[in-house]
Amino acid sequence: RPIGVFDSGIGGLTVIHALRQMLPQEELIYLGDTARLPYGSKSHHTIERYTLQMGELLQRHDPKLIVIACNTASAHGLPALQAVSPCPVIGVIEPGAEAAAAVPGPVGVIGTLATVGSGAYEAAILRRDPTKVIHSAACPLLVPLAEEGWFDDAVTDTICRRYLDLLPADVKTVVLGCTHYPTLLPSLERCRPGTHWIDSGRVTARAVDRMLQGTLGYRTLSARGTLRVQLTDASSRLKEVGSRFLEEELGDVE
Ligand code: DGN
Repeated sequence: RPIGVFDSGIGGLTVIHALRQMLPQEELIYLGDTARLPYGSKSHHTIERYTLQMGELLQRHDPKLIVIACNTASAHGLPALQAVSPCPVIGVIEPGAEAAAAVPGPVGVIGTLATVGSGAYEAAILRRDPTKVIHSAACPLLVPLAEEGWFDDAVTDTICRRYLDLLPADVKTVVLGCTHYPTLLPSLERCRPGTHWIDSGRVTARAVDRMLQGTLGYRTLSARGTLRVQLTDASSRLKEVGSRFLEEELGDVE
């Protein structure tokens, strides 16, 4: 049975990249809601409704596990989907929060307006370490920059600096609380050199690995993993940028 992965668009392909590195033998189905993106500027109820619908679409593939590879959908829709899904559901926020709580000192969280507005990272980090000092900054312009393919660009540097300057200087660890942000790491690193960036996708891949071995009690033995990509609207521009998010050829998109 496959692992079902969904995102509001193509950003979750950075999570797919991490999953394919960590679990190369798994069969992955990726569903990107490109027809309705962005989720990051929408209300709680809308994001929750979209999350439930995407979960339902993924059920057609009878997944053994669903990964919500979108911080915004994890922040607003995870409990609702967990309540109705016949298979386990994991989001990207709990693994990101676990990694953030484990490092010493104050932490920063950057994400979409909806993710930061939800307070989901703060709640998840404080549940693990009630003394943790957390500074959050919404960075709504970063998603369009990444989707434009301006991964390593002077304009991106300026905007990243403006956002990162919202975090106090003693913040040395920052959670990339949006699936697009790992693609902007060259700019982010130039603006705040030496920062420990927590990639919520990468830590989620580790959590999925633990889940497959532990709770679910098995590992796939098929020789080579497969990836099937489905988008609710197959725009050619997003497909082009998608390969950069995935760090490999995107192949056929349904
Ligand atoms: N994938 C979304 C996230 O991780 O929050 C960002 C894209 C969006 O819907 N704006």
